[in-house]
Amino acid sequence: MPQVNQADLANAIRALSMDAVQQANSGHPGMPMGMADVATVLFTQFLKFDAAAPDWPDRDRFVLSAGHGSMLLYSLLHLTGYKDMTMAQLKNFRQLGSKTAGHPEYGHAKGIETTTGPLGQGIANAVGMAMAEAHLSAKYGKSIVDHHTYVIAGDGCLMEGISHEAISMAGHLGLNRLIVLFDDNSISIDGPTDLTVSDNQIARFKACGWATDSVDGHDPAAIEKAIAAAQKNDRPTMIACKTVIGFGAPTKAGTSATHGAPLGPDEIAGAREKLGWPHKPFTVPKPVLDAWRKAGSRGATSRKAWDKRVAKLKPADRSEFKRAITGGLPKNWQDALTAFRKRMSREAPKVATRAASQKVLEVLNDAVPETVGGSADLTGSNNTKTGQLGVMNKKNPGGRYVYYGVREHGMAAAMNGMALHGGIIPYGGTFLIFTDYCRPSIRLSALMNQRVVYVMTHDSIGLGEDGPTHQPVEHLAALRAIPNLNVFRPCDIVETAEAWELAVAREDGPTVLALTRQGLPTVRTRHSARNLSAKGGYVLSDAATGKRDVTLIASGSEVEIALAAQAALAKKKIGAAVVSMPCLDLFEAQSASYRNKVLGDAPVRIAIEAAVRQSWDGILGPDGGFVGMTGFGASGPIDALYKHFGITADAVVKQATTALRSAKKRK
Ligand SMILES: Cc1ncc(C[n+]2csc(CCOP(=O)(O)OP(=O)(O)O)c2C)c(N)n1
Repeated sequence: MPQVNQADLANAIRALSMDAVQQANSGHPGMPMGMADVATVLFTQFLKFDAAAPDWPDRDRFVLSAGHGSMLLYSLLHLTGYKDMTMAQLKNFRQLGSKTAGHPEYGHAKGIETTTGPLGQGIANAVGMAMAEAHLSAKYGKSIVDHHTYVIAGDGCLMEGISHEAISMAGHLGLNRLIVLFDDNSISIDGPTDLTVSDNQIARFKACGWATDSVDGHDPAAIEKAIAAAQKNDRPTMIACKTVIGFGAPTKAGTSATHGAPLGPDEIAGAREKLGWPHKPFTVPKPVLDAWRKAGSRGATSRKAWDKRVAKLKPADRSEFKRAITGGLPKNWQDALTAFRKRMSREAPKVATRAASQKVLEVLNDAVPETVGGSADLTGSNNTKTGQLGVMNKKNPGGRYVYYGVREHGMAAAMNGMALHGGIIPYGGTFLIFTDYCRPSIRLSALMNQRVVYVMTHDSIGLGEDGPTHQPVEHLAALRAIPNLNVFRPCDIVETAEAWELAVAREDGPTVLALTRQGLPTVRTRHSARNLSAKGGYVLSDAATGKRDVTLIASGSEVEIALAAQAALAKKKIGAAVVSMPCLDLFEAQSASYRNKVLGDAPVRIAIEAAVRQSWDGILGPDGGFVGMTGFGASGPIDALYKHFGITADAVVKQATTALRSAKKRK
């Protein structure tokens, strides 16, 4: 083979992509073939990375937002020499257990910076990564944190609503280290994009405060020039790269036929000829591979220089940076929280758990300096801002509080990006009802095992007059159904502190805190050094007689009702225990013996939660009772609502006595 040129490098990506899709008999060859030239310029000339040290904290981040084109990323990782992306993995594309899943999955292989596939998520994650870079650069200095975030996004990503939230946020924050390469191929699944959109993407990005450029995506010199210019911009940059989807495919190029199906043997043979790539499937000639490997180790020098700079930091600064960037927590960070809980048990205030959460955060944000809080335009309602944070904005990227604006989905995806970047523990708030507006990103936090804390207030009909549009009923059940997501609904200020402690301690997954608008009494008046919420549920108050006739299980604001029902039942000589269940997910993970001990063997079991019954069935069984919601809420004062929907101590007592009577009859 003569000297390797740019086209050979790009054709290696094209060939691997079409061959792997053909072998798997499924996948998306069009996008990798179309963007191969752009990706080649980026990876061989600009991207700062060292394939031998994929976790280098100061590497540039590369996000393939158009995740269906996963073979583009897998090819690049293989070619540049990432150890775990072997040729065998490429041959195993889309097979069970391979690192080369259908869409890039975070954690499957190094170099996959985030899980993409749900269109629009990647570009929104990238905004969070760029926020993290700007923030940490301000915090630790440019000699330690100084990198770019690059994104490849397609028409689909830019059609998704989340892209708008993300683009708008990036423009407002002036994230000049963020560079989006738009695969401007005017094709999506249904055909040409003029079937569906007429947006002027350049004008759209410009309107959001971005720098823009457009280039022929098959002209390496033009791409190079555009990226070099983008690096100098004081704003984020979008480069529209005009490409041909399925570039090289003799009859299908430029059509949606190449988007998501194998090209077929004849078309592949034709593409080999057209591209001048005579090599067998999964064969990359040595000179081409060598050139790629050279690109993969290009960053080693700057990585080593970075290592030296880190080594020169004061020991305390160095260990603090390393701790935060690898997700460790400060020594004894929990002590302040334990002391707080102790004081609250003594003082026993009556406060809404959202206000309780703010009090906890005042303590936590001191103890754990890498938290970055925020809210989607509900700061005063979510109680997410504390005194010590300062505001993160263009002028002050080091601030620790983000005014996300009315962009719940963008906020959640940005938080994922920050968590993935490392060095930050993000939390952000909105109303619990609007988890619907950011659920796809919450699901991805869980799928990617990311420590993100969702502060979701106004958690039931207890919010009152805002009515059924704002009153969650099915949301707790829907969130509990997401695997690896812990949903907490604490009942007082002590449980709120416990829930926060568990959320921050949890390194491998997200947490939702469902918090009340209305005041709740402190029921945990006896201090326990142990975090009782850690097992999800526990006996808060046993039957006074010691003999349980009834077990009442409640979460959040309904624990108070359970305790009132317990007292009323005691007057009738009925022994009731109250189990507080702040986190069903954790409770269900406990041993059967623990669960049985807590739930007991009383003949009657009733759960109380101002939401639908669905998530309680496992605990209640077919005979269990439930006091809660069966449909949408209504607008009205809180007391009237609880009475109207029958979520009262009286209703619990009535259900318990009736159930006891039938249980006795059954005997
Ligand atoms: C949220 C979401 N909706 C739908 C899909 C299914 N889907 C995958 S790719 C695609 C079309 C994307 O078009 P484009 O970004 O132009 O990609 P290209 O055709 O250029 O490869 C769709 C609808 C998805 N992955 N995510």
